[in-house]
Amino acid sequence: MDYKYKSRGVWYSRSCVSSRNNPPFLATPFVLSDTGVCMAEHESNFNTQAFNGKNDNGSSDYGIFQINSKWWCKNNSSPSANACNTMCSRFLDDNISDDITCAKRVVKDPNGMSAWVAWVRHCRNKDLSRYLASCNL
Ligand SMILES: [Ca+2]
Repeated sequence: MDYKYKSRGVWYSRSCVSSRNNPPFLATPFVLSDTGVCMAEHESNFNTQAFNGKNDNGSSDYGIFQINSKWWCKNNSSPSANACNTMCSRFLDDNISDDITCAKRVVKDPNGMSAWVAWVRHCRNKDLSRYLASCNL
């Protein structure tokens, strides 16, 4: 399976997400899990600049993992618990190390991966072996 992702404004396409030479985020433990890859694909299509400002509760979703402003990060337009203690705008840049740190924090909550609606819809209880099938892990 081929993957597409965006970095520094350019779309990349890779046949395997686990190559050590892949910039900039794919060689990280979180994304290297099949369930993390599936979530990122269905939440943002691997677009690090993905933004959704149309949630019913007035919150917004930011970046490759569509991290929500109500609970996890601070913006200037709606209240936030800011559990990841950072500005939401930092989830829209090309460096996703902080996005991953926050995603790991999200997963620690009782809901786990179910925090991501797209993960529940497209990834939970699905055969995800194709995501890493072509990788030499
Ligand atoms: Ca970031």
